[in-house]
Amino acid sequence: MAYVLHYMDLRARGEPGRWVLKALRQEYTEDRINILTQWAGKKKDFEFEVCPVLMVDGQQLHQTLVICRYLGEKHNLASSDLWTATRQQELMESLHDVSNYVATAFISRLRGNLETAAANVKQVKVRIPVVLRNLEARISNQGWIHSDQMTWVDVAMAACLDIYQDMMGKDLLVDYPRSQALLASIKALPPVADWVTERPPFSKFEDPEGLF
Ligand SMILES: N[C@@H](CCC(=O)N[C@@H](CS)C(=O)NCC(=O)O)C(=O)O
Repeated sequence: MAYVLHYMDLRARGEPGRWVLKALRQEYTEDRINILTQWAGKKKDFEFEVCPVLMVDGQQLHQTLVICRYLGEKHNLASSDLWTATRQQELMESLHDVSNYVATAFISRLRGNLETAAANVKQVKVRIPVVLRNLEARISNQGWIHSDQMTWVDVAMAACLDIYQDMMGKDLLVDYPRSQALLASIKALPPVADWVTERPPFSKFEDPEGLF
């Protein structure tokens, strides 16, 4: 049965799952919810009242990285070694943590609270280099995170790096050649490349202009 991904009309926490679905060539449809006009009316449809949500055989699966991990493990794009998988996830969670600051920055800007928005952007700028330093050290000579083969973590990581690069500037990865190469390898996967070409631009809500 084809998957259904419920998420807002944003890249944000939706993009990692989309890229993993694309990389796996899984059939899926997307319910894109307008964050400004539709979300309030749909929030209660979801068990934890947040998105993304992946529908799996009629059940709701929440949490961005849980969704990615489930897809990766189910469709054989995951490390089978527990310690390797755990270390990969440690890194992935560290980057995903930063999305809380990004989300708060955008919501604060929407509400006109520019000071809080700026404080959260500052946190993003402090946290991202720490994660990148660790990421760079964990990419193998073959180009994958803690692995000699691509896993879902590489795909989800690349989806996030792509967003941060678009938000914070093309120089973001200049000191991190392995991370740059990882992003390029994932973006070159044909289904991901097609998606990057055809996807909508940043919505007004997450437009980084003037914030980053
Ligand atoms: N830890 C969760 C966070 C989910 C989350 O907060 N999603 C946001 C959108 S990115 C949301 O649904 N916000 C709407 C709300 O809280 O009403 C994840 O990574 O999926």
